[in-house]
Amino acid sequence: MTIRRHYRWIGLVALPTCLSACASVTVAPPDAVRDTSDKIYALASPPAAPRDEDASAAVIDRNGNVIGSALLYQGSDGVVMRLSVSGVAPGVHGMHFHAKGTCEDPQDGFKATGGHVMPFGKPHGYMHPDGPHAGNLPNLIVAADGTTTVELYTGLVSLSDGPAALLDADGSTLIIHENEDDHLTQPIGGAGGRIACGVIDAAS
Ligand SMILES: [Cu+2]
Repeated sequence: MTIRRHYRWIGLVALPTCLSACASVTVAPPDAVRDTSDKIYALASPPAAPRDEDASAAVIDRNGNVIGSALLYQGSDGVVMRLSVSGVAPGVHGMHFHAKGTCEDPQDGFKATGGHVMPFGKPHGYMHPDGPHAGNLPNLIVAADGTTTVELYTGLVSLSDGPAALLDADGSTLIIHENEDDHLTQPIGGAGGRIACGVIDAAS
């Protein structure tokens, strides 16, 4: 990790220096997102939230234990989500919004959450030529110590407005999957079983 970090700095310094003098510039490979052998992002503590959340989700594992939380904010044309979890297997995990607002069956793999939020019937996956569907999210990358904190944005859903509202009549859930989502394979990008679940609740 330290070596890679050095290469990255060397690349940043070398690039402007070499633009006029070098025939070619070698930069570090974009391998950081695949490298879970060390902690990628070190946070002393999660940064303060931008404002009071509009919705939230307590995330539980397959034993029903709370392992983290998500805070959701309605933006001007989409939803910002800040998520922190711990106790998750290091690596890359698919993550989606699922169509039913219940995590009642952790021992049964959260099947009660149904399929993905997809009111327009589009295929799964950011890479699919006819996709994505509304419930698609980026993969969650978990560090070697089993923790991660991310903030992401999706313009594919809203909290309360329109057909892709997460807080619709039957609610929605945030699901973390066992494996990486390849953003292409149907129906869930090959992401495997459901390992964590959070019901999205409107802020009171
Ligand atoms: Cu899913």
